[in-house]
Amino acid sequence: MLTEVEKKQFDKDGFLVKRAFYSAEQIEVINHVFMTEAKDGPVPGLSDTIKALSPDDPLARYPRMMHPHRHPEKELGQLALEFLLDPRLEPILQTLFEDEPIGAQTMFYFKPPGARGQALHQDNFYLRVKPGTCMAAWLALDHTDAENGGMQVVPGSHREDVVCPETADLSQSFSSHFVAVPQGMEAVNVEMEPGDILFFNGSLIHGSPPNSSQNRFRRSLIAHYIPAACEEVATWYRPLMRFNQDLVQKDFVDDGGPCGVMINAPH
Ligand SMILES: O=C(O)CCC(=O)C(=O)O
Repeated sequence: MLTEVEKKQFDKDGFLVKRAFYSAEQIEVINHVFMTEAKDGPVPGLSDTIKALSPDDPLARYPRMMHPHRHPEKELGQLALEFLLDPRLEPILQTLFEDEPIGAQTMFYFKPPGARGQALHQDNFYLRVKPGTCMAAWLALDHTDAENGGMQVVPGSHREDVVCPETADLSQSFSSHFVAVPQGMEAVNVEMEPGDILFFNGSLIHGSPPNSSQNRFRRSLIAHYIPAACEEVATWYRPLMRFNQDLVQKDFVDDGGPCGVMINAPH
């Protein structure tokens, strides 16, 4: 549940961290199951498609996994679906959205040592929710800080329009898109412990720097939601699911796509 202070803070800043939402034991299970699935490298049909990454790029070995909740035959699929539709998340998202939340996507980021980050961006550029915007629940699976590529957010930037991205510095970011920090605002680091959840508005400018640590992964399980009242969303997010697992229809639009497109670093 959310306090009035937390809701006000979310409305003002565009993000909110709920601490110790999952126990250390639950986080250990999630990490173990996903690391086991990834033990032999990228998994066809689950891992993000990589366009000609050099073999020594840490993301060639550990690309993010897309929509793991769509794999009920796998243990990781069940864990991802349980997270997406965790009944404890529903009232929080309902309060933040002021509408019924609908599950749209899950992703698992391994972000091993040496991996590039994801330049600042706005999620609703990809989800294309209209009217309104999407929402993320970002679960930390390791201690995260600036050194291992923890999340950065630009407080208040959710009140700006969703803009067309510029080109990112591909030595720092696996994704090619970059949204500049608006004048008078600044990006701040969000330090998190395993089990903490960062909720953020789909128009908030956010991203993460490279993992420059020697030996610390920065893993996270991420869920994205859309508000029931919206009319449109990008096709990539179909099927959409209520918290009771009923499927939901919307107008599916063909632009949009996964949050950030993974491409090679320039040589
Ligand atoms: O985990 C990251 O580094 C970035 C994740 C992100 O941008 C998102 O969940 O929308």
